Amino acid sequence: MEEVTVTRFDDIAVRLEAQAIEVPSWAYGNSGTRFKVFGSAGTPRTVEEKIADAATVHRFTGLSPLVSLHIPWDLVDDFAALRRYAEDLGIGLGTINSNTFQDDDYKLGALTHTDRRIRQKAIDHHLACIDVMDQTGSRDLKIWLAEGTNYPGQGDMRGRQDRLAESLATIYERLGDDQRLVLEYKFFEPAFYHTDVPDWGTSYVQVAALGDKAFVCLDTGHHAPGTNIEFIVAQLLRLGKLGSFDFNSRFYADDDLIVGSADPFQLFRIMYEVVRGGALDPDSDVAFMLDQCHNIEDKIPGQIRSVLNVQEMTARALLVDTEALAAAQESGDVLGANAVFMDAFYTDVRPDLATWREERGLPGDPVRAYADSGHQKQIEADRVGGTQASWN
Ligand code: PSV
Ligand code: MN
Repeated sequence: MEEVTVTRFDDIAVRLEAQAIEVPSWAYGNSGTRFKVFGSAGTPRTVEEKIADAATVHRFTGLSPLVSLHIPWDLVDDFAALRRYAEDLGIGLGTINSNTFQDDDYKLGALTHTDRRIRQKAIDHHLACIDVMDQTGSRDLKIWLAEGTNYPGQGDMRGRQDRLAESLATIYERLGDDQRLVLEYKFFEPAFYHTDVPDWGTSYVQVAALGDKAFVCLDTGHHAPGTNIEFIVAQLLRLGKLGSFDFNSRFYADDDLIVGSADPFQLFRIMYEVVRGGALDPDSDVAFMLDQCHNIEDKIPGQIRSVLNVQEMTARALLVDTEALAAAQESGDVLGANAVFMDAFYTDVRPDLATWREERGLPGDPVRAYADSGHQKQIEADRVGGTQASWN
């Protein structure tokens, strides 16, 4: 009888060793919708407190060694000192996010604006972000542009692409040898008729024209409902142009909910293509980031839940029996191939992951350990007064 080989947790555990999920500083501040931003006890008042919260997530999970900053929300006088502060807490400073969406000058565009002065102002902001990166040691500059138009005829869509290309080229020029630019796309919002970087194809075209240090950033919440996101992952990895993920989940639009909460199967399918495309290999340069808001739930446990969701779906994706899958695919066994795939998805890895964590000196159940630690009550008692951090 032919021996059946089954991929087991022990066989894949080593692949989880180096997994790192970058957390966003803004997840620890207050956020909301255009209707209301709710305050919550214990919310950081300063960049340092946001970094401390990110370090707490890493302490409980071992999964988030970097925190990503947003400029100007996280502007400080001395970024070298901020870097030392973070490192003392056991965490590094990661991706720097630019912001050209909160200034009146940018109402009709920033890097695409028809007015040279406003374009230059937006370019200068990005150059200042690169100055920050020089001090924080960050590798990636992440650019998300809120640019587009609301009404047909309002703008010259073609001219805006040309100006975007020119502005990006000026920013790209300033990158150091070890620095990269990642261009994020989003199909709509805040512009409702056309968006200047609406899809992966436009981002790809723009970054391909820049050179080897420019990549696409894929935010999972930035697609039309029903989009096959894992196909985009596969394609960008195939092209060597997937720079980073912004993980979150959505039911309707850009909901920024906890990754893996709305559609765990979609996260599994994405992580399968990540593994398939080599993005989990030790030499991979793909950055795995969260881009989330915790509008009503506590923020630190929300982030702990998020990184654990990514880890769980990564483990399940690694459990796909690739040999059996390839055999079924090649022999045209439609249902057999699907069954191999689904077997891995339906495998509950939580008990094995709990043991795996305990073997590494981490709590088996980080969510419960955080709840039992009293840390939330402590920050709620300590952080009284001041202005809670938000989108400012
Ligand atoms: C835009 O919706 C976005 O996803 C971009 O990544 C921003 O950097 C982030 O949200 C926070 O504004
Ligand atoms: Mn994003």
